[in-house]
Amino acid sequence: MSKQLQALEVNRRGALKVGIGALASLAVGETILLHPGEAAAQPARPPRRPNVRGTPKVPHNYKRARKITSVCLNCSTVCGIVGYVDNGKLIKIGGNPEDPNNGKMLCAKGQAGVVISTYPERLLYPLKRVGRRGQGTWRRITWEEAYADIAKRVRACIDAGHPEHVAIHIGRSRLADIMGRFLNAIGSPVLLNHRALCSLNKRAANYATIGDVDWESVDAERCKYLLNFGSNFYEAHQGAIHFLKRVIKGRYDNGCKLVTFDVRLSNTAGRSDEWHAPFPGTEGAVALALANTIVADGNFDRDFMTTWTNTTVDALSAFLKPYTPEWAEKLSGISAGDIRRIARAFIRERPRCAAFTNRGSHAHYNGFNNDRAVILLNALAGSINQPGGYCYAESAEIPDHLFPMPAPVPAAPKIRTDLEDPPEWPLANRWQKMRVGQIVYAYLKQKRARLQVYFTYTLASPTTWPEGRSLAVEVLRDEKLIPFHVCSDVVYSETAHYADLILPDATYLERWGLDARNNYELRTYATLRQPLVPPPAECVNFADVLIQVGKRLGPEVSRYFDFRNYEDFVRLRCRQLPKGDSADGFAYMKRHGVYHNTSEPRSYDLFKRPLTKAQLDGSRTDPQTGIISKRNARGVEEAIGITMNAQALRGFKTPSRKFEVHSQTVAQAAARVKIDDDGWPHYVPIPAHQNLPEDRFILTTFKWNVHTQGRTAPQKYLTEIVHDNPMWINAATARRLGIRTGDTVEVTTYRPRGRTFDPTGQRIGSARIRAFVTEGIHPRVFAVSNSLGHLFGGRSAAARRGPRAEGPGFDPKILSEDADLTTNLWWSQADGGKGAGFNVNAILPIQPAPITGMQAWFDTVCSIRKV
Ligand SMILES: Nc1nc2c(c(=O)[nH]1)N[C@H]1C(S)=C(S)[C@@H](COP(=O)(O)OP(=O)(O)OC[C@H]3O[C@@H](n4cnc5c(=O)[nH]c(N)nc54)[C@H](O)[C@@H]3O)O[C@H]1N2
Ligand SMILES: Nc1nc2c(c(=O)[nH]1)N[C@H]1C(S)=C(S)[C@@H](COP(=O)(O)OP(=O)(O)OC[C@H]3O[C@@H](n4cnc5c(=O)[nH]c(N)nc54)[C@H](O)[C@@H]3O)O[C@H]1N2
Ligand code: SF4
Ligand SMILES: [Mo]
Repeated sequence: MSKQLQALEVNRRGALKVGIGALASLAVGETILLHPGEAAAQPARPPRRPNVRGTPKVPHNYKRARKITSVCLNCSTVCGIVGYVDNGKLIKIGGNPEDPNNGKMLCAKGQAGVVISTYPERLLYPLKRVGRRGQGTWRRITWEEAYADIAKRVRACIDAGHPEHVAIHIGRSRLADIMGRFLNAIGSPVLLNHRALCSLNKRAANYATIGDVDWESVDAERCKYLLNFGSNFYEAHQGAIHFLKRVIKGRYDNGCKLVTFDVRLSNTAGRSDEWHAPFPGTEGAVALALANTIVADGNFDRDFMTTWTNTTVDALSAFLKPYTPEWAEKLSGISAGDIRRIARAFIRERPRCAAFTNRGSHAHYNGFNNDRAVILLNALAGSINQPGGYCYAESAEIPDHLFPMPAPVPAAPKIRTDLEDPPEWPLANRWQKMRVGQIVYAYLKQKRARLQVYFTYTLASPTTWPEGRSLAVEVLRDEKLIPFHVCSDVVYSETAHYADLILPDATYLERWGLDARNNYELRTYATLRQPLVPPPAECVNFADVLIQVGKRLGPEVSRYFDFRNYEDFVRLRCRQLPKGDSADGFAYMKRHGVYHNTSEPRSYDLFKRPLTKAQLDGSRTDPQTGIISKRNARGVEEAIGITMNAQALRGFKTPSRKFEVHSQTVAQAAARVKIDDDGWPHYVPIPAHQNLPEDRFILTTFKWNVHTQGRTAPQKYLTEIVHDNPMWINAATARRLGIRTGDTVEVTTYRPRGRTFDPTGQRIGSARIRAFVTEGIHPRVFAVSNSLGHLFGGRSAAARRGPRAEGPGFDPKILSEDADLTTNLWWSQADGGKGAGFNVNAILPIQPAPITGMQAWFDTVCSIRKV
């Protein structure tokens, strides 16, 4: 008898309810056993013939519907949306024409998001674990019990003098304002995030060179030549729709050329004028060779290079000398002829040309320097913040001066811990708190840090993190390492399964929040997320949970939470906003969904803007460097500009106030961890890729256009489109190994080498997966997508049809059953379908890149065997 069944037997004498039928009547205080596991989740009844009719179609009346603005969060692009609500039901999601980034345009995921507030897999009530962790037994409790329990445990940490034993671990949160407030109020610095899994190297490269922002807004509409190093913006990319629509316009209007470097024929590569597949992680070598050609030819923006960078042309030329196209060809496989041709075609369009990156270039051991080398190409083209060039707005965040935090504002705690600031990666938190989230479970296991209360929010670590189903699950299961785990989620996910308390969240269609990202119109803007429909049953925005807990932590904490709820907090943040055509700033945001200062000039030439008299008041100028500095509000002397030709200008927000080709900040950080680095963006060979034997390959991953990370698989329309992810193998390689499409292969992965975590080169594990043979991938690379292979999270996610939800809290009085999910899940293996796909993350190693800590996702060495 399984342990789960034993527990069931023991409990049967008590008040335990079992199975689907009981869910609807589960009352407060009652206990239920759920069946999240593989075996238990088979349909209770024998398979029926699929009901091809599915959910009956109801004609919608869009004209009659009320239109409410809000912000999508089916991915981190955060497009402005308009919800059409008729009779209390959300019937359609369209783009918000007032949003400067996406306007009326949305992607498939944004439109398909309409299902998420009513799909029957939603969590509906707070649940408390009974029995062992991971056993799946839960008791429905009241919110009051939940708040009291959390507050008691947080209070105990504060009283013990260890507020840092409380951590919040987030994926895509968009609740930074209230989370920061909560942790600051209790005195814990431990806000862990996913940035090192996502975009750390790219952001760090922008900070190190330009300084002002972490995210560029390429002015694609006016551009004539785009060099894309590893972004799949036709399908993914943060800000995909925003950028893509401008690229398409630029290509039609200006005949803009698009050249893509991707190891795989992505939809972006396929739609480019040229696709080149470099050997993984050699993007920096290609970029340096392009720069070498440009400098050798002498055709570049000499004025920008001499005036605005922290190097001389001679010094740059000397640095670039060894990085010839022939040298890069040997590493990357891109021919020297192509490199010279592309360099000349690119620079011919200066300054209306831009070179940019994304994960294909930066999610590597050497990704930080790869990206710095790519950004350098824009300096040579003189395209930094020029029309049609590599631009950025003043900020890519919600502007604090327009949306100030309600007073009193708690100060940030002074303590640091290895968990959120591991000393091995000194640049992770240098410019913003990017953390090294993938190391957290390893450090907990090694007892380098202790936790008492661990909150998870929009975090699918068992599915989306390296060593997810292995190390992450091992630590999440361990009640000694994580004594109390509170999970806020919308479905019964693999993270929720290992929680002690599950808090049903309001989805992004049901909650408040301010949001923003980089504005491609290069001006100040912010958006408001507001509920299109109310949350079902007892779902509560996690922001409100934090407020409610804060109110219960005694007067020294509760004084920071002196507002009714998060809506009130957001209202307070809008209090200084111009009221425009509405009663006040908040009403303006509710009506328009967007604040966009169109009277402001676009931020072209931002670095050349003169400092104002007010800015110059009380400043001093260093006679040698011309750097102008001033004491900031905290009394710290801070550079604010630079004197250039007797003018006080803003410059770049770097230590030299110039575009930094080489960086003292980098050199110093490297020295701290005993890495020899002179601060120039050298090409760093990936240790594990050196002398790679013929039978070893690189296992990489990618994202689909209709899925986002671990969050879209429960959404049936998206999973209908993509639910299967066989491994891409190059046709020539497959021929050599005797592999055909549909064959099952066994992939074995190996740990990294070099300056990273556990760099032993040892075997990690093996997994079996089906092959997809294609010309569209580099011969030494295999690729498996993420987003699929769920064990939990509802029927479409797990491809297991059957009656009603497997998730807790299903209540037909609140959410109606979906006939499609009961009988028409045609990708269910029970109906001869392909199943839910494959999760590759268990065998991908934790691999923070040196100095920065970015997860080197795309470097994994593997071997393969046909089975
Ligand atoms: N193999 C592979 N792995 C990858 C990647 C890859 O390309 N390949 N990409 C990496 C990248 S770039 C990133 S950013 C990370 C992302 O990985 P995570 O940061 O873990 O993010 P998600 O997968 O989006 O997290 C989804 C979780 O949030 C829950 N959720 C969804 N909506 C809500 C909500 O409204 N409220 C609450 N409380 N929970 C919600 C979902 O049910 C799920 O449990 O994954 C990384 N992992
Ligand atoms: N549809 C969709 N949109 C998304 C997301 C999503 O999950 N789905 N997630 C959002 C998030 S959090 C992020 S971080 C962004 C990510 O946006 P992107 O970085 O654009 O997407 P990825 O798929 O992570 O990686 C980009 C490309 O890198 C390629 N690649 C893999 N290895 C290498 C390599 O060694 N060299 C080169 N040159 N290319 C390589 C892959 O084939 C892939 O096409 O997308 C955001 N938008
Ligand atoms: S790109 Fe992302 S934010 Fe925009 S509509 Fe699609 S899913 Fe929503
Ligand atoms: Mo990401």
